Amino acid sequence: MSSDPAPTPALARRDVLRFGAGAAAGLVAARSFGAAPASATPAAPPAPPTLASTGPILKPLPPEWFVTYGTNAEMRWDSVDPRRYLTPAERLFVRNHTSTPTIDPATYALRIFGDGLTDARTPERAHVLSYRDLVRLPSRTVTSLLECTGNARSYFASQQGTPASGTAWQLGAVGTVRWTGVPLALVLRSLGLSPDAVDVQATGLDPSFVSGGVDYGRVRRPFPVAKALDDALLVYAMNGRALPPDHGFPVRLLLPGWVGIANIKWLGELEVSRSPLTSPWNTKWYRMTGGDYPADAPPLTVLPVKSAFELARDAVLPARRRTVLTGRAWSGAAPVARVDVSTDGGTSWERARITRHGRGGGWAQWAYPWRPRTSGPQVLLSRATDRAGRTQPATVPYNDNGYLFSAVVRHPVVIA
Ligand SMILES: Nc1nc2c(c(=O)[nH]1)N[C@H]1C(S)=C(S)[C@@H](COP(=O)(O)O)O[C@H]1N2
Ligand SMILES: [Mo]
Repeated sequence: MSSDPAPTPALARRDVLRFGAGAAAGLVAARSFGAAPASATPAAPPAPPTLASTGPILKPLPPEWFVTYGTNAEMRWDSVDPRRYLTPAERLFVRNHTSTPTIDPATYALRIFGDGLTDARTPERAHVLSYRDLVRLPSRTVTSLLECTGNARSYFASQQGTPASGTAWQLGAVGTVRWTGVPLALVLRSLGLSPDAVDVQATGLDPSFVSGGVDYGRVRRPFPVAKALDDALLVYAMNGRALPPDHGFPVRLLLPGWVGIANIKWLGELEVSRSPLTSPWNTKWYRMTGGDYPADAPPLTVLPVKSAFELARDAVLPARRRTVLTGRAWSGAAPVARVDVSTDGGTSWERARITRHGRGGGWAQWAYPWRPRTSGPQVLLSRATDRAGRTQPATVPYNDNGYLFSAVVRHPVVIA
């Protein structure tokens, strides 16, 4: 990267100063935050129960915390601590198309180019932002969901009898994280954004994705300039510490509330364009195809409303004793308004208590005390409704890649 021809520093000091006094105060905060992001660790994380893995994911994946599928790993809901609101970095699911790259922050470069900049730039003449440049810019911290578009895909098979292709996630490819980064709007405006710009394409630095003998190139996906200017962040920290390698170190994109694939990890390039951009990740994948969907269904954006119990499937619960069932509910569109629970397979429903409302774009926590009267197998269900008026349906229409399974999930337990 450092050997690329004639890089131009993207944001000169005068650009930073143009952001004004408020931003300058933010700049100081960002600087002290960014001074030593990897080592400024207030407390060591709890020691993971098993040794580090040597696969496509670098962090330890103890089986008590994760279910692994090749290059991907999902969080076990029964390992979630109901007292903690945020998903700790070491517990967050990982979805890798290939494998986690090791990137040196000293040579890291984010290249920004395209004809959507007022001073149109070819990739060869890209603006270049270093890691140091980024962490010195004014930052914002937001709480937001991260959820894989295919989360809960396995239920297309087990609940609807129509298996969909892709990783057979249960409900654990989701988390809520406090992200810190630089607003993309600030960077684009300071570089000069053409009023005719329509799309931005984000490209990762991980290896090219090869599937079925076809090389699709680096993982990349376009999104509208409107989202870039609204709340997109160039993220370099999660939960107050540097991004872990598996989650995009040193810098990833965050498009709050949008499907997982929109949040490109190991961000290497941003192309800003006056004409619509495409990639296989918005034309071939991450759109609804098959089933009753039209051939021209749009690329997926906002996450649906969903919920989960913090409980193992087939968990054993005591008969005639009070158990407090807990869980979480989330939506990419709006805060969660209510959660209803059924403890009899969906015959009757009662309202759960929201014990913690979502912070920003994060999930809500809920609780439902239950005293099972009879022993034997039983099916629990939870059904969330968000403030945008969306409620989890009983079933969802099939699509070939099993995206956005937002129907109510049946959770079997045994009363003993
Ligand atoms: N560069 C790159 N970005 C990526 C991916 C990837 O494989 N490469 N996977 C995407 C998908 S499909 C998801 S769901 C999220 C997962 O983020 P996480 O691994 O930090 O949980 O990252 C997205 N960004
Ligand atoms: Mo994903």
